Formats: sequence, structure tokens, C-alpha cells
Amino acid sequence: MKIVVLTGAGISAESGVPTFRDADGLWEGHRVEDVATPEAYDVAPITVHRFYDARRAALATVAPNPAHHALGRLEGVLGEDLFLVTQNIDDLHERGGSARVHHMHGELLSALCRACGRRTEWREDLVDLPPCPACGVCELRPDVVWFGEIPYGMERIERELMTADLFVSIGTSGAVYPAAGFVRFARACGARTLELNLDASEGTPFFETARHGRASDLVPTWVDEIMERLAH
Ligand code: BJW
Repeated sequence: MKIVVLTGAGISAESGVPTFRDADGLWEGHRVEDVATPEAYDVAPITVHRFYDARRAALATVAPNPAHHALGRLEGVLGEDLFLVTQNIDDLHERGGSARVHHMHGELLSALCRACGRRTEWREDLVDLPPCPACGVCELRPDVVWFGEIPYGMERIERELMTADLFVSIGTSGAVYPAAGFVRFARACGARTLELNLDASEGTPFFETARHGRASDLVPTWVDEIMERLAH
């Protein structure tokens, strides 16, 4: 059985990483257009760097929760028959045991050089405008995908969706495209579809089945069900 799992901010919420569109979301203290577009970065790079530097530093204070660990267990059983694509830029899936994670919106622990295009693993602040280790130019930006930019690896994602038997969406509001369109694409290609989310989302009507509750409860239960099915 080939499974594609899409995750969003809701899977990391119980680890203490704020979501984007809930009441205490990330954009509460920062207007989206101040931090999440390339145009905003051009106007105020230091503001944007401070925002992402703070989030990068906060990663050290959080840990994966049972939902991340459950997906790590599932990969251990399914191997390449599981494709995990996340909109999240944190590293909680990796720390939860998932070795192959497709970060379609980039990664906090990576810097992108605007001069040479090289992506470099990065754990320090960027606010002091350090030089790119590859070309030496001081044009490093957060390696994340902002509005108006093309998410990473779309062709690969489409290929995986086309061959999926099951598409599962976990902890995402279904408000941001192209990820919000995956459920319809997967369905059109013949996959079954399941939503696991805290409550009804914009995407809920497009799923065959939806279960609502906390990811730390829903995901381990669902993974146990799949493992049970695979064992028989
Ligand atoms: C729990 C829980 C718990 C809480 N347990 N659940 C008009 C129509 C269609 C599209 C567009 C349009 N106008 C513009 C567009 C395109 C635009 C877009 O979608 N805009 C919308 C606002 C309409 N998209 C883009 O520009 C994208 N690029 C693009 O389209 O390029 C063109 C192209 C595509 C493909 C091929 C070729 C060309 C880029 C989008 C980039 C998004 N970037 C961000 C920032 C990343 C960096 C960062 O993290 O700072 O990505 S925005 C932000 O939203 C972030 C997230 O990944 C993304 C999605 O948010 P997510 O994960 O869903 O979080 P929330 O907070 O919204 O939801 C959390 C959910 O969890 C909620 O439902 C809760 O209930 C739930 N939850 N606790 C389970 N404990």
C-alpha cells in the first residue's frame, strides 16, 4: 500500500510550535505581509531575519510529540511506500524518526543564498548578514517558501500523489495552495482520502473521511490501524 501523508502546523502544535491561523497563531504578532513575501524581505530584511532567527532558536526548546513519532514508526514499516510531505519548516519529523521528509515550504535549519542559489545547512542567526559559505556574498536569506514563490519539489509530489492508494492530511487548515489542492488531485488519481485535524477545516468537504481531535491522539491510533491491516 502506497501512502502519501501531508502535514501542517497542527502536527507540531502540541510540541509548542505555534500554528499560523489559530487564535494564538504565528501571525498574531507579525503581519503575514511583513514576513511571508519576498517583497517584504526586500523592504525590511532585518525584521524578517529577526522573526526567523527567533523561530530557529525556539526549535531547540521543543521536542517531537506522539504524532511525529507515530509517522516515524510508519516509515520504519512502509519504507519507500510512505511519502511524507510537510509544509512545516521545523525539524520535528526528523527528530521523531522520519528519515525521508519532503519539506515543500523549506526548512528553518537551512539558508538560501540569493547570489549563488546554494542551500546550506544553517543553525545560527542570519540577522548579522553572514557570508555564504559557497560564494562569500552576504546574501543569505531564510530557506523558506513565501507567498508567490514556488514550493520545493512539486513534480516529485505530483508523481507521488498519482500513485498513492491513500492520501492523509494531518493538521493543516487547507487554506494555502498548492498543498490545499493535493486532496482533489489525489482523489482524481484514484486515492482514498483521510483528514486528521483538530476541527473541520476549509479542506474537510474534499475528503472521503475526516476525524477530528488532537494529532497526538489521532495519528498514533491511525498508524496502529494501518500496521494492524498490514500484518494480516
Ligand atoms: C491541530 C492541532 C492539533 C491545531 N492537532 N490539528 C487564490 C487562490 C488559490 C491560490 C492562490 C490565490 N492567491 C494566491 C494564491 C497562491 C498562494 C496561496 O495559497 N494563497 C492563499 C492565501 C489563498 N500560494 C502561494 O503563493 C504558494 N506558491 C504558489 O502557489 O506558487 C505557484 C506554483 C505552485 C505550484 C507549481 C507551480 C507554481 C506558496 C505558499 C507559501 C506558504 N508559505 C508559508 C510560510 C512558510 C515559511 C514559514 O513557516 O514562515 O507556509 S504561509 C504558512 O501557511 C506556512 C504554512 O506551511 C502554510 C499552511 O499553514 P498550515 O500548516 O495549514 O497552518 P494553519 O495555521 O493554517 O492551520 C493549522 C491547522 O492545524 C488548523 O486547521 C488547526 O485546526 C489544526 N490544529 N492544533 C491537530 N493539536
